Amino acid sequence: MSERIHHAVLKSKVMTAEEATQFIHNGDRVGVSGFTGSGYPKAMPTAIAEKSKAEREKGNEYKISLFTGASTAPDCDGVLAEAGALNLRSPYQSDPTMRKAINNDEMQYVDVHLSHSAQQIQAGFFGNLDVAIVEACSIDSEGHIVPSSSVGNSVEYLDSADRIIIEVNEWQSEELNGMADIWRMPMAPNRIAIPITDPGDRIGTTYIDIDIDKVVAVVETNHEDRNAPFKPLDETSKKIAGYFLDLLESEVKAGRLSYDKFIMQSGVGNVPNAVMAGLLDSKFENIKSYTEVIQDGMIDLIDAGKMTVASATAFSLSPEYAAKMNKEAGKYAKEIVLRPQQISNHPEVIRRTALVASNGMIEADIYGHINSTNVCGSRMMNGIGGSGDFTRNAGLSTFISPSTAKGGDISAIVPFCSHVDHTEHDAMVVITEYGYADLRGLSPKQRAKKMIAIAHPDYRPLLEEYFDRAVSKCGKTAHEPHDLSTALSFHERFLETKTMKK
Ligand code: 0RQ
Repeated sequence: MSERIHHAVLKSKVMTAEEATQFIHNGDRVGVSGFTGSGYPKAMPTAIAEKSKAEREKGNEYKISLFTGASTAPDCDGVLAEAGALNLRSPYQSDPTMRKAINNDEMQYVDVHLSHSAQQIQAGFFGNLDVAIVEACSIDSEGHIVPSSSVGNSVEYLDSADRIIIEVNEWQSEELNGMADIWRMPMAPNRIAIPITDPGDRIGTTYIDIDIDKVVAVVETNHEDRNAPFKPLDETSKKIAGYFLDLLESEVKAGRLSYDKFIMQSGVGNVPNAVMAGLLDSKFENIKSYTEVIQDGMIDLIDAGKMTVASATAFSLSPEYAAKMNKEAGKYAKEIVLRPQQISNHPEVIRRTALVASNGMIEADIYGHINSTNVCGSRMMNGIGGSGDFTRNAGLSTFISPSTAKGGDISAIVPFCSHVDHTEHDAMVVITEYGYADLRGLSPKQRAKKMIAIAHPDYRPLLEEYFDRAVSKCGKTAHEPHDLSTALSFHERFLETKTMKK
């Protein structure tokens, strides 16, 4: 039996995942740990999926609603979606099997801001939470949970659920103990100010205290997180990262940013990783990060002495960097803080830090609205994640994306976003491999000119033609001119033009 369970009563509750499914009933609402492939339960999801399939064969329904921190992995979201074991999922996912099930209407998906998800569960928007399943790297002698590689919504799910199942994962480094900073936001009307003024501030405990009487099972695992490798940096990512760094330089010249102690939030992926690589060789020093996830590039910045603090709710590392973190987590205990996601993503703290935010997008329109979630307006990709939390509240919000998708067949700059996640009032700068469109202080018609200039050259004539047509159709009376009859058929028009040219 695991040496990591130091509490006698909880030790007596150890059982297999299959046995523990007796505590999960058809129709239950289940909140699990896990965020961007880190710290999700490794055994229970497969056991639930298998039980769902077995019950279906017997003519019974066995399905749950699943709430997480953010995306998990094929052995959590993937197996459950594949088994048809889900009624509903919230708040963020990125699993291909689950995406298909959502778009085929085989399950419901509720996409909410990551900072909102815990309080929506606590307030009962989704009904009562029946079970919390949380991964721990250990359980101490008081019965406290030491979180593993993410904190996510674990605290609020453990507080809200009727029953608790703990997975103790021996694969996770025990040296993670000390990184978490657990602090509970009181519910309305007893809200108080969050006492964080600097990304490195620690305000709570390193463990989660729980109601031990609610624990019905403890399951032991030894299984790695989902850690996806990054693709090698391509020319487009490098160019976009270069323009992002140019923007930072111009902010320093304008006196709005300093080379010392600048605070950043960064999405995950190739371009953000290229930005980190660029920061390694830049004049910026004592960089701090107040963000959602800690990725490879931040570890490099810490190792190089360029970054002094990385505050997040989870790790999102490549296999190589995860192995390094597993060996050396203790070394980073001073620089890295893992918080509940309603704190890592809280508008109050983000606004206070005036950080620079950068996130990916699906498309932006010529007036600066942003679509982060629905391809062609109706097919869910992943979800809004934390992009809204950071974009609305940042000192400087940016969106970064290649100018085209699908081998050039789709423009990321369009006349009218087919779905809007972030409005023209929130997005300040949009960056592609053709430059950055700084939309601050500009009226809609001025913004359109800047946006068209960063579109792929193949699409600029179509965008200009659209803009001119919209202006002439609306006459002088329109503040933000649109030709609604053609705005959303932009993609089809481009494909037709391409075919006609051939
Ligand atoms: O699909 O791989 O099947 O071709 O979308 O696109 O270019 O690899 O970019 O990985 O950065 O994802 C918005 C989805 C971008 C992401 C989104 C297709 C494209 C590809 C991925 P394929 P890329 P990215 C904090 C913030 C919301 C959450 C968020 C996201 C796939 O950034 O989920 O911001 N954002 N969290 O082909 C059709 C278009 C498309 C398109 C891209 N215009 N039309 N398909 N794709 N643009 C994050 C953290 O801190 C964790």
